[in-house]
Amino acid sequence: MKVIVVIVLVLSTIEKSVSDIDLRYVDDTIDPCDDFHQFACGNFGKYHTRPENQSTLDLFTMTEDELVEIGKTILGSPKNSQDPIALNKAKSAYQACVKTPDYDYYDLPEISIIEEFGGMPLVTNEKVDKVSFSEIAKIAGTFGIPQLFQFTVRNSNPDFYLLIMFPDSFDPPQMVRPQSIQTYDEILEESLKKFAKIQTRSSGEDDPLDVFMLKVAKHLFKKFPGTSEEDLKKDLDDVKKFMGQLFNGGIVDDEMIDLDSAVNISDLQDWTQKQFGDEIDINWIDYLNEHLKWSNVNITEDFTLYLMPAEAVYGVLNLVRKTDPKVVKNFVLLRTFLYMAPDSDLPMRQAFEEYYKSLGYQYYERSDYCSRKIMDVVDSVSLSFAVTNNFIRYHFDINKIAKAFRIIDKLRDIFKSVIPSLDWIDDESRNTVLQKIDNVVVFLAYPVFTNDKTSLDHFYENVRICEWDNYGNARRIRAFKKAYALSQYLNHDLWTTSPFEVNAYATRASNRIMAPLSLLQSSYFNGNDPVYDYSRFGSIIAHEFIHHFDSVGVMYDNEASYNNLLSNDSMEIFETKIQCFVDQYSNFYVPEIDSYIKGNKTLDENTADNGGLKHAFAAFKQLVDSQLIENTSEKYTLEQQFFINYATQWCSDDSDAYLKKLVDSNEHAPNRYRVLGTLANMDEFSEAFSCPVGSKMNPVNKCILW
Ligand SMILES: *[C@@H]1O[C@H](CO)[C@@H](O)[C@H](O)[C@H]1NC(C)=O
Ligand SMILES: *[C@@H]1O[C@H](CO)[C@@H](O)[C@H](O)[C@H]1NC(C)=O
Ligand SMILES: *[C@@H]1O[C@H](CO)[C@@H](O)[C@H](O)[C@H]1NC(C)=O
Ligand SMILES: *[C@@H]1O[C@H](CO)[C@@H](O)[C@H](O)[C@H]1NC(C)=O
Ligand SMILES: *[C@@H]1O[C@H](CO)[C@@H](O)[C@H](O)[C@H]1NC(C)=O
Ligand SMILES: *[C@H]1O[C@@H](CO)[C@H](O)[C@@H](O)[C@@H]1NC(C)=O
Repeated sequence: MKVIVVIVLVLSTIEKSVSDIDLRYVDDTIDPCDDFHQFACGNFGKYHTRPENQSTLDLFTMTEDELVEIGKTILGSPKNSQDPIALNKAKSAYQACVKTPDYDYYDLPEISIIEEFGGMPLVTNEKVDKVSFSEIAKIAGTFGIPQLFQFTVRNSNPDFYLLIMFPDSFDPPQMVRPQSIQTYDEILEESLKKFAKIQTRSSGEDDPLDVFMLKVAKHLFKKFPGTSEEDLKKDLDDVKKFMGQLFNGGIVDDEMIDLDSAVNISDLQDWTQKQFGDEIDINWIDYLNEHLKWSNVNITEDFTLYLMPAEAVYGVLNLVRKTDPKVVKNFVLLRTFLYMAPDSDLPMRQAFEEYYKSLGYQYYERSDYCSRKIMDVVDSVSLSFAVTNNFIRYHFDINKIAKAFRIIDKLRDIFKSVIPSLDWIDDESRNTVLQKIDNVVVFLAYPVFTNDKTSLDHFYENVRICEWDNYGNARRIRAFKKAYALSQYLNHDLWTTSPFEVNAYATRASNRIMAPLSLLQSSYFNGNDPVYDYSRFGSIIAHEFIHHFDSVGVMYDNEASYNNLLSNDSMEIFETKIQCFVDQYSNFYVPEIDSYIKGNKTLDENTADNGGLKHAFAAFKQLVDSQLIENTSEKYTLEQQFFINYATQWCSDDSDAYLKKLVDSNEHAPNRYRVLGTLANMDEFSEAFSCPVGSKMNPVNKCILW
């Protein structure tokens, strides 16, 4: 009896919330049981026009633009001595960047680099006796640009982090939205990889990368008279040939001495000596330390490095051994200059711009490029935390954080509450699943230190910024960015994405979810309107929770170690349950591009969408049933409002080229099918809109997992 009294008291002290959703996009001439996405989004085009140079326009891109606008205001405002030094550095970096078009460098910034490294044979014409690995490491470390090898940190479980050396890239963490806008660096990487696949070209073809490289080389060449253009082209062809081989893993013939993929440095050094003798002069400790200088990772003889794969180390070194040292040097410097071109003088920037545009991408106007670069949208972390400090002070309601954590707790509770009633899972698996749900860690909004002036200034103390040296800033920001990403090796709790990135991430090997500040913007989270907070923010967070339990997530146990989460019996049923999603989504036809969705490729995202929406709705429904939300709509019930607001989160205008790229190669289905697929599986939806059994939105067969 007493218990009941207490509960009633608690409930009565909670204030009622009010619902208020935006119904502008709803086209109520469409039957919601026939095509709910069209019903909810039919009028989206009346309010938003996609600019021709943009491939997709939706709530995510609009929120990103909003954040960048605020960032520009922050970065463009005068410096203030009361502010953190870090913020003033970010402002200076922005000023230096936007001012660049108004003046030109007295001297091309590349010249002093070429001089510092004793010449670039491509334009200075001298002979090179041997490849200097310490020089290569120095260039890679000071510019944060990969050369010959790349390094990354990966966790195989929460306590065990690996430093990996590899020639190519890995699968990224799972996110809620496809990344539509790639960074300039990513586009370059893509071009280089594509280049490696088509090796048979010679210069003079109209390939954008070829044209770009030739322009950069010719511009440098003007500053170093004495070489002939014929020689330049020949040297460039040699560089291209080298690049082609390098990006294909080097030269792997059959003389390789065995090498483990996990080696300590002392064994790697011995192997290199045995394999190549004096022909490769590399001291691995020095090489790695120079490369990782800014990351605080200290390499010693007993340090274990992971090689992915070991053959690639052999292949790359073997290629270097068989190549004229001057070609290697040309390659290393040219690659650096290609990456730095957007921050160099006008002809270099124009060369980059033309390259970028001819690939069909949007080239940002200067202030957009500069603000995005400094806010790390879309990129890994550099100066964004400095901007965050000001953003949360003047552009953010900090009370939202506690409110958002309450929703996260509620979603966790809902997830746990459905586990006992799942009929396909045995008792043993049930327990580990419950423990794993408890163990999921959510990183919300921003790292706390960004809110503390002293810690923030300490964090950026080694980043030197000069208001008159954009090229130098760009170099130092890059080096910091790379070093910060690698320092995850030592500090496992680092935020690796910008708080301004409009996305969410699940990292399965560490059982973590990253939910940045961007998701607390009013388009996703209101704080006092459960319809918004659960249908948008809630569904996104619950989506990320499910990633830890999708077809890959179940390969990590409750401690996030690489072990099966489920018993063999439960796993067998799990497989048949997820096959249901594969079949369902494979039947979605995308008329604009005359293609079917790849049900297997998009499986994990679809699994996450389905479970996520189901849990978000269940949490919301509890509030409705407790009469804690007041319905203010003249037309729609609270349940209907929830589903409409969920669907309008996925309204978009996509170019056909974007759709094609998405369907061909992305793990996310196009927005429209994310809405149609999830809702067709939910009885709760069909009840809310009284959809007859057998209508498009209420098929008899439904896929349900979590
Ligand atoms: C790495 O070495 C430097 C200089 O020897 C030292 O200051 C630093 O503390 C070391 N870092 C770690 C993580 O051991
Ligand atoms: C490197 O690993 C080998 C085993 O592969 C071991 O014998 C050797 O002692 C290790 N060296 C160092 C310096 O840790
Ligand atoms: C697209 O073009 C418009 C007008 O030319 C320009 O203002 C805008 O910055 C461009 N947008 C992007 C993202 O490049
Ligand atoms: C589960 O299946 C794996 C391989 O499919 C097998 O090695 C293992 O012994 C099985 N475990 C049990 C408890 O049967
Ligand atoms: C998905 O299915 C297609 C067609 O059945 C198949 O060719 C492809 O290899 C599958 N992809 C994956 C990732 O399983
Ligand atoms: C909210 O629900 C809809 C649908 O049942 C009703 O039509 C509305 O009248 C109701 N709104 C209010 C303020 O009660």
